[in-house]
Parts: sequence; C-alpha cells; structure tokens
Amino acid sequence: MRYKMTRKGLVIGVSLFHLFTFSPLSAQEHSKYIQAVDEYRPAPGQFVNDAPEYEEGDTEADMLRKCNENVAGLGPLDAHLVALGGWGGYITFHFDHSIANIPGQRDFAVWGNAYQEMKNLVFGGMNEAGIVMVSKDTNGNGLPDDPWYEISGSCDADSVGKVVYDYEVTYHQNPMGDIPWTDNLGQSGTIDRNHYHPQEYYPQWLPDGLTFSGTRLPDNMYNLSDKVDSGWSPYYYVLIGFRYGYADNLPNFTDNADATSYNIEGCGIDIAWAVDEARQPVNLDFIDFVRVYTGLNQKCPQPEWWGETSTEFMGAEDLHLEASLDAIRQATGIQPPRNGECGAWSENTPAYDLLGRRINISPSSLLPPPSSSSPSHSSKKTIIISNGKKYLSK
Ligand SMILES: [Ca+2]
Ligand SMILES: [Ca+2]
Ligand SMILES: [Ca+2]
Repeated sequence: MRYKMTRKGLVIGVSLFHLFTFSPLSAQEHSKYIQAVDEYRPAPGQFVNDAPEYEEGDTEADMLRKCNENVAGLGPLDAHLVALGGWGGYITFHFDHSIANIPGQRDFAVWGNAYQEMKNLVFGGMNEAGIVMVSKDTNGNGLPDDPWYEISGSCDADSVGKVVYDYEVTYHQNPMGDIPWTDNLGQSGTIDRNHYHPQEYYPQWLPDGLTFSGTRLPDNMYNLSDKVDSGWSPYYYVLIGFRYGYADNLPNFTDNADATSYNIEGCGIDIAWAVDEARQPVNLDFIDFVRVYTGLNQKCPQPEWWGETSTEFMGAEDLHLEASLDAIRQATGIQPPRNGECGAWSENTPAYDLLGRRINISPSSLLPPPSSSSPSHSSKKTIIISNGKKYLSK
C-alpha cells in the first residue's frame, strides 16, 4: 500500500525505546489495545467527515486526535467507528509494545461492525472487508516508515484469479456532489451521495487527487431481493463474508447475546500470513505497526441503499499480551548468561539492539550502561543489550 502524496506521517512517541529500556515488562504496565493512530487517510465515502467528525479548519493532526479519541486504548464494546471510505482509504496504528508472532496462533484482532444478515441466507451479510498490513519498526525510529507486508486472507486461496493485485484508484473533489474516481484498469465510477448523510463526502483536510494502491478483493454484493417478502423489505442486498484474514469482515462476537464471545477465528490475524510483494510468505518475529484499508470497490446498484462498500474500524488488540512480552524478553537477551560467563562482556557474547536483532560490535565501541535515573540519551548513540545489561555505543 503506497500513499502517493508527499505529505509525511506525523511524529509519534518512541514507545519501543521506553519499553525496552525503562519500563518493566509486566502486563500491568502495558495495554492489549492500540496506543495511538499514526495515519488516517480515508477515501471519499458517506461516513467520511462524520466518523470522526471534520470541523471547519481541522488539520490532519486534529483528525488523528479524533481517531485516537474513538479507538485508542478501547475494546470493541467502548470504541467508536472510524470510517475508511471507499476502496484504498486507510488507517495506521501501533501498540505500546511489539506484538510477537506466536507460532500456530492468531496474534492480534481487528474489530469492525460486520454482522450476520438477519435471514441467515448466506455466510456473513454485512462484510466490508478491509485488507490488513503489518510492519516492523526495523529502523527503530518509532515511525511507520519501514517495509510493509500484506496479510494474505482467504480470497488468495478461495478466489484465485479474481483478486486484483497492484490495483490503483484516484479520487477527485466534487464539492457536495458525487465523487468521481478512475482506476489503473481504465475504469471509472462515482461514490454517490444519499439523503441519509448530508455532509461533504471527500475528506476535507486532504488535497484533491488522492491516489491509493493495493489489492482489490472480488466483489461480494448479491441481490437477494427475490428471496425475502417484499412487505418485509422491497430490496435485500447482502455482502457475503470471506473465511478469514480481513478487518470488518465477520462479526466481533460469535453470539450477540454474549459480550465475552469474541470472534477470534473471524477477526483474528496470524502474523504468519504476511506476504511480500511477490505474495511469498515472510517470516516476521514481531510487528510494530498495523494498517487497514478498504479492500472492496463496489457500490449497491439500488440508490439510497448501501451505497459504496466502506471498511469501518473499531480498534484492535494483542490476543496474547503476556506471550508478546515474554518474546520481547527473550529477543532482547534479558536471560541467564550462557557458558557460565556471569555478565562479563566479550566479543563472543551475543549482543542485541532494541528490536532484538543480533548485532556485531567491538568492546571498545561501548560506553558504560546508561543509568535508568537519567533517561536522556543522545539520539546518535545506539543502545545495546547483552547478557541482560544495557550499553551505549560511542
Ligand atoms: Ca502467529
Ligand atoms: Ca520506523
Ligand atoms: Ca462495516
């Protein structure tokens, strides 16, 4: 997913730095819910400028603050919707710790507002699937400016030949009118206004000519109007669910009457499903950032009905907080020294950076360990962890 405008993401706190150096790795000190939103760039849509609300003069920073108010630190019962608009619109967020890829388990869940249609005619029914991407903060700067990998959801297996990779759409402003788009396949269309949502549909804090790139999932909207009593509803369109691996695809709960019945199967994401641009699996041990973008480009043919398909986001959570923190302890080398060397550092002793990557470094390049009472280090120095002790490189 490349965002083709020059505007850069806003600076966020260096949470990883604090985690690895000064905070005890206890579950009480960390949250399984997201810490903050890094980017919010929706495509046009009927809920855009409304969820969250754009007010005259709002900047991108204002809209990020409003997104945080809606979802940061909140579970799906307390969060408020953030709308991503039509195909390609996205949100990027992070947690207060790295999420580990635990083998054989789904690692985090993304919550939305999908639901099972009332007649139980199909699997799902209100699936506005968003594609999930993950990234590791490999340059350690706390910003989502590192390589991104897409989560390969069930369409890659179930709809071979129907998924469009390397898709691209550009939207143009048309104040208080239907919003026109063109794609890189020579097609065009509009995001149509309806009388339920009277506000402007183009994100008003963003410039004209928004271009989004990524994967387009196969259309999933079906007209089942002839399957229902016309007295109950004159029209009945459903959006059939995909099996796994997307956001806003299947309901947050398996039983609507049970607020503890979290749908881990339907909403959980396994980091092991991440693939590179050649759709080959990548072997990520941790991830630090998650992005979700609307994966469907379709609208309901019946005016004033569903309108465009738009992913809604209602937060996310680490499904195994304790296991993530344990894995961070392991990766940073905070464990008993090997070979009976009681903390003595030598070139043969494994050393790691703050992301748990093994590094090679000579003893002469190390300064004494930083004091935890004076947490102000020059950003030019690198913190090294070896045998559970911290060192600063010169
Ligand atoms: Ca996993
Ligand atoms: Ca980074
Ligand atoms: Ca939805």
